[in-house]
Amino acid sequence: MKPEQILSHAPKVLSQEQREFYFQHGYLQLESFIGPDWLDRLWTVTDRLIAESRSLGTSNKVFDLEPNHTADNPRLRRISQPVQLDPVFEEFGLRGPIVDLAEDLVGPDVKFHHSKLNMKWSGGGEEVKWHQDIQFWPHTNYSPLTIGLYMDDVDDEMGPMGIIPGSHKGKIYDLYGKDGNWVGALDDDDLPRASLDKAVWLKGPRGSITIHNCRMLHGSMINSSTRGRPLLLHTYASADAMIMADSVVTGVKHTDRIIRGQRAKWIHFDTEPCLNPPDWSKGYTSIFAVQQEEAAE
Ligand SMILES: O=C(O)CCC(=O)C(=O)O
Repeated sequence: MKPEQILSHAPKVLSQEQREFYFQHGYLQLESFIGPDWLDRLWTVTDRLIAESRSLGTSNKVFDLEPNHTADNPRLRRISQPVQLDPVFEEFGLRGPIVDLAEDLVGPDVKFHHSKLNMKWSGGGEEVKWHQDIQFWPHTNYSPLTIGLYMDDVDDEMGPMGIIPGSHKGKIYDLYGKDGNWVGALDDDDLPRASLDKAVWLKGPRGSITIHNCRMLHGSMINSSTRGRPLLLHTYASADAMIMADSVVTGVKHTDRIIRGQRAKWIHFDTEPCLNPPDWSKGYTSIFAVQQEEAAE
């Protein structure tokens, strides 16, 4: 669907001005959008999962650990695919209030793609280098977007997510390194052209929402504070965006599932070519592990 068609449907929660802002600048920020009831439910499950991760010595498909993680000093980078780990996460990601936001920005027919909870632990939680998302999971069009929920208050010290407004209309970068291996981040040579001085750092109180388009340049710095920065992320797309078969990560439930409206009758193609990532069906490691150049699983 083109933005004009999406905008012609009555919005569920956003104002028309907010939707137009998203299409023009590629992002949105909503303060305290998610209330305490949802946050309490999500935290109960998250605390349980953090406790489960303590005994692990190495990362697995669910828990992505910093190299210095121990039982006494757990250091989780990411909980992968929370939507398939617990009914509370499933309800939030597939039927919760953020699905209304997705509908307002991708149209009435909404597909789910994936979810993750980036913990960015206190005292040095790792950076996410500048990248765009669509090269990780190309679709036939550029409707996919990611909605983030800050599960705690986030300020400048904590490595908030930074975006470059308008970069969703710019170049789609090569995320392979000079040696031809997937790096999942912009090459140093490209950084000077990426207008990083225009970065907007998305912060806010607990319950605040970030939304960024799949072509948006974004990243975040190390968390140098004494507080964690859990950011719960969900990606959605228009139902008319078809995913490339070999970019589907094996074992991830619900990817490509229609969660609102109907399956598309017509597939929408945007004309601009997209980078082809490695064949994820042969194995996938998290963006953190790839960017920090840790050995593949
Ligand atoms: O956690 C962040 O700050 C950024 C997340 C992100 O870009 C990613 O996980 O792809």
